[in-house]
Amino acid sequence: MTGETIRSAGDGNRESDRRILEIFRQVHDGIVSGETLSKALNVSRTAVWKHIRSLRNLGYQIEAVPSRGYRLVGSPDILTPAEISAGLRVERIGSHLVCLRETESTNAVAFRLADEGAAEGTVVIADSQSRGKGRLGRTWESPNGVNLYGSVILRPAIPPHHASQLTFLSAVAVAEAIELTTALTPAIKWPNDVLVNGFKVAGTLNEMSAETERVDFIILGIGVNINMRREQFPADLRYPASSLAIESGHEIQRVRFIRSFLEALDRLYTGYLSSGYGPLREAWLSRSIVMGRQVRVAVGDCMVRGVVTGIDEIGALLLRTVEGREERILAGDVVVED
Ligand code: BT5
Repeated sequence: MTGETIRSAGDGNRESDRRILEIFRQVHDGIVSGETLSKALNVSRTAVWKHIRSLRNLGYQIEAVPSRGYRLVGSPDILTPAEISAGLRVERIGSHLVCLRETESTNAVAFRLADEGAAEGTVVIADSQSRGKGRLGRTWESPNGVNLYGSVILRPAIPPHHASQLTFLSAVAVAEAIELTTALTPAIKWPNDVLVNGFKVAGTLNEMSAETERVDFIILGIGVNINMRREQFPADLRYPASSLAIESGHEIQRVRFIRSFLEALDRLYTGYLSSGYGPLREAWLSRSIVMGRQVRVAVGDCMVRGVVTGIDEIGALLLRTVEGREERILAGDVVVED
């Protein structure tokens, strides 16, 4: 892949590094002898030592325990398939993980992989994006090493006009992950911004490839400001923005957040496939900050004002205007006025 660096040799993605980390995580008292590792990997003790050294260079804290072996005492917050998949409990989402150091846009990579036949549940994650995409041709700020930039490939057997229902998956999954990993209370603004204390901390961008009758694949693109610092936000953002670290007052382990997010997404998507849109819609509504509120929505060049009365079966926003007209909004930017 041009312009992209896939985590590979020496990056913790290498099969033997992954195996060593797996073995460390399986043992009870955390100590693994050099001999166990050399047998499991079928390599010499010297080769084991080299692997331990390369893992240390990546930031893993591995102690040598005299006459017993090695103990893993700390892992770095690096985004590798080995780190993210350790202990990940999922059925579909994250079955295949692609971690990139840098790319233009994870959505673009995922779209290309899906076009080439990548399986449902494939997740593309990057440490930074050079041309992160927002909605309607906007840009998503994607500084290195602090946030989540991810794209998930889904292949649901649904007609294209139901695809907008899946817009809600990512925002609800981000909100659940925030609830599980921080003491913060997230709120969702239609369609899919996640806010904390009124500041936007996450945005999502879905893209689809479909034929007339059926969806070929959907890409869920998710950007979450996890540890982004105040000085990393440009002054001219569209909405007041922040990060989970700024709002909570401390750094958050990205790997832990991402695992939590993938598990939430997996639960919600499995629920959608078995029980339909209803439970997902309820989960969205319970965190929505727009229900019953007076809002204005920019739809192209027009401005529509009204009170939000609900969302319909495909996720469109329902408004009652001051003149008493019912409006149904499929896409637009919402501003809460009251
Ligand atoms: C969104 O667009 O909120 C969708 C963002 C989706 C980003 C993810 S990252 C992984 C995947 N790969 C991609 O290439 N994209 C997805 P929208 O509602 O249009 O908001 C974009 C606007 O928010 C911009 O015009 C800025 O004003 C502002 N903005 C840009 N970067 C931001 C950030 N990191 N945090 C908060 N606001 C930001």
